[in-house]
Amino acid sequence: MSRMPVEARAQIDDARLIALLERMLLIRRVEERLGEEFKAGSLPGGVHLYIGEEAIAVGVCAQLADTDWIASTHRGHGHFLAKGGDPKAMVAEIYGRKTGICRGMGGSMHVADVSKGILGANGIVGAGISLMTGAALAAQLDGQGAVAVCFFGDGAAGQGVLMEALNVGALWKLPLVLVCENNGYSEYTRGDAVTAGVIADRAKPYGVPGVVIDGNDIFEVWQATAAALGRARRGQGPTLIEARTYRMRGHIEAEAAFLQGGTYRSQEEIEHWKQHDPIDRLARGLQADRVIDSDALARIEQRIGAQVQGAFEFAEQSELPDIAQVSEYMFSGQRP
Ligand SMILES: Cc1ncc(C[n+]2csc(CCOP(=O)(O)OP(=O)(O)O)c2C)c(N)n1
Ligand SMILES: [Mg+2]
Repeated sequence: MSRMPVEARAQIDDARLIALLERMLLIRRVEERLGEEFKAGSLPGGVHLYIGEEAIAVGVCAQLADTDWIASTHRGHGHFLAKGGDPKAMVAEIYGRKTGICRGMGGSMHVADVSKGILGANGIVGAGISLMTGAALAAQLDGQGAVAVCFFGDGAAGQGVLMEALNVGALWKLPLVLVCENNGYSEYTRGDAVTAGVIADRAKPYGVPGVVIDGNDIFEVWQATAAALGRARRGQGPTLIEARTYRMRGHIEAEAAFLQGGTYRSQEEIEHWKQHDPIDRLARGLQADRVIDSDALARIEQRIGAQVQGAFEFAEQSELPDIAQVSEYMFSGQRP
């Protein structure tokens, strides 16, 4: 059994290590249930699951305060929960219910909570990059030390806006952290078919540090993030982190229906990545280091199970919004 890197262990106390594991498990169990509910036809729309990538959201967001900003992607449930978003309000939103975090008007791809610094999931690939560049500029002008972190995919890294963000971010020394979740695919296209070179190297011409890390190792995520946040808060500008990971589920839960038996990746590849599951890795490491034993792990699972059940019951029992409200909340000034 492999032991955890000593350097990272020294930085994080035991209570925090357990909290990281618990948050990753919460994301995993909520999303597994979402997958089941999608198949059962309970959800009003498709969901893009983050299963297999949880170490990135948790390793980054555990080091952020509510006053720091994040922007997410279409695969946004993990970021929302990692940054402290309420699971009940998120699940209710995905169910399109009045009690949802956006009153049921946004759905899976728009879960947001400004009070927690979560500027939202986003259906426009790459859009979070410009949002967070703006948030970083605002944070710099406010002078309170806040940082803006953008999560985006390897597909989004092909959008020109990344170059614009690196340019102004470097020029104005913005407190910006760009976290590319390179899971090897954009929808059904392999990364090597559409992405030239190494994404982290995109930062070099701008004089911005670019690092490649194992995104399934929460300690690598933690260390790279700590360094990037330090730079941002010291006024040294952005960092680009390319976290290599793998999406264990399909691009979207509905894909089996339209792929009609077709495949775009091999079962062997999926099995290979299962051996590198970020949650198993952390749980095994914590058990090997005697930070946690199997009884304690079972108690965490039980607690999360009850929390997940509560969130889904809350969503199912909540009312749908009134149809007359369909065009409300579209423009500022229309808030209730
Ligand atoms: C501007 C834009 N172009 C295309 C799409 C369609 N689309 C949705 S998700 C996706 C793939 C994104 O891949 P990546 O950024 O790697 O994120 P991942 O799904 O792998 O997390 C595409 C092309 C979109 N939503 N927005
Ligand atoms: Mg991708």
